[in-house]
Amino acid sequence: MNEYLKRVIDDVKAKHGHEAEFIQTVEEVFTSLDPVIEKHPEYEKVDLLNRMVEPERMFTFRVTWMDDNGYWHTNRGWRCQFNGAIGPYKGGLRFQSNVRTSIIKFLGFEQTFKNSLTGLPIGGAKGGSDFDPAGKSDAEIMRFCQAFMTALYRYIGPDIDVPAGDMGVGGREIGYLYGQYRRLKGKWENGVLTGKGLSYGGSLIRPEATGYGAIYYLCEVLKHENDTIEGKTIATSGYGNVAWGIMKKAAQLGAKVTYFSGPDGYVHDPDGVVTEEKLNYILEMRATDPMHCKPYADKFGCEFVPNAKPWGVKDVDICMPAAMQNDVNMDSAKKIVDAGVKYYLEVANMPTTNEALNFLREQEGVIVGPSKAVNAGGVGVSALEMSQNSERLVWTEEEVDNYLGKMMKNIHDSSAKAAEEYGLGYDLVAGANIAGFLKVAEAMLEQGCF
Ligand code: 2IT
Repeated sequence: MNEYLKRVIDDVKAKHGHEAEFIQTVEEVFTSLDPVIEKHPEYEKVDLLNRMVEPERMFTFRVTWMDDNGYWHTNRGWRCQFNGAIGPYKGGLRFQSNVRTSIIKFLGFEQTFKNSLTGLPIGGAKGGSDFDPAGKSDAEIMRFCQAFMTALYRYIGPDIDVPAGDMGVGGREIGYLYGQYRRLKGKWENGVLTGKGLSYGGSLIRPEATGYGAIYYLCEVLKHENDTIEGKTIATSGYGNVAWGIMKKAAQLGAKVTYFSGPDGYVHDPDGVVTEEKLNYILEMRATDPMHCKPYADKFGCEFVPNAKPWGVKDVDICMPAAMQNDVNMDSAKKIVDAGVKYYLEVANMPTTNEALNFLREQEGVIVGPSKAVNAGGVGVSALEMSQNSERLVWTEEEVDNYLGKMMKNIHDSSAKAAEEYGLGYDLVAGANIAGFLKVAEAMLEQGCF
């Protein structure tokens, strides 16, 4: 490995030893850059890599809120404005009890390269809180969101930093966050957040965009392999917005999701989640119970396997983990390979451990699509939402969906081309890292050192 690159990775490990997820993502991205750094000795002179692993700005804040019984609670809030070289900071907010500095930093780092890949002018950011939304009343969620925004509003704006949703933050939370922002600013600035409701400036297709985009990306991979999506079967994990978008677009294009999971286990529906009734039920189940997917199996009379993940099932063509980080470890990866799965597309952020990812990439006949490319349609449509807000107009569903399809093709093609240019063949993981990196690197260099 290039010496400068190796030194930076070692430094990051030494300096950030307690931030496991952050180290994991830096290692994954930077290892791909080896041939690029080798070819560009000028990067070392300006210490570009060390600049890239240090967020431009990151802060924590106190969020206090009152529960329905009148008791006060204190949570931690974060915002990491990782890299603003190519546009205003952009990235989601995650509300989950396991949120900590390492999680926010790994997500912000990934977001920087992902946003670059979309081809749109957005920098990388992430934020969130260790607040656990499970079991909270609507009024508690509202008070928490208002308290969170009260702490954050001074540091964001349509041309500064534009948060959105991530796990635990959906349309409802974005609504409460925006309401508080507007109250505090006394101004109509709805471009400050994306993932808004349609009544106050949200974009059509934003809730579906990540899942739809993942399927469009899959279609490009299949095209490359002289294959088609017709009749393909898919195993995914989760049943939130993202998995739902995958199910819906797969059904539209003649494929079917036959496995999905929740924290309680996985469901096997051999007919696929393809009918309107089933797709609507997924939404309903998610809204009423984010912890259990068994009710689907009960309602539609299919198999439910408790406390297990659908990795390694024998009767699918494609695996698309869409639930959380490090969902697929070495053990699951081996089972996936043994089952003869040809396409492994990451959809959640960093759903595969580095060891498992490298193992899958090494397999002859397995094609791996990396999350920062496969799930980029979500933030890509967020950028379209920002654009609609600043122009005070509304795009049709068809316009957004067409743009999304083209964007995903472009992400696939530019990743494939970047890998090819560096002699790596059809390596979509390295290609996405290289293509995402080069644009940010160029912008940083052209703007001088700071
Ligand atoms: O991980 C992601 O790309 C997101 N959570 C969406 C971010 C956004 O700004 O739409």
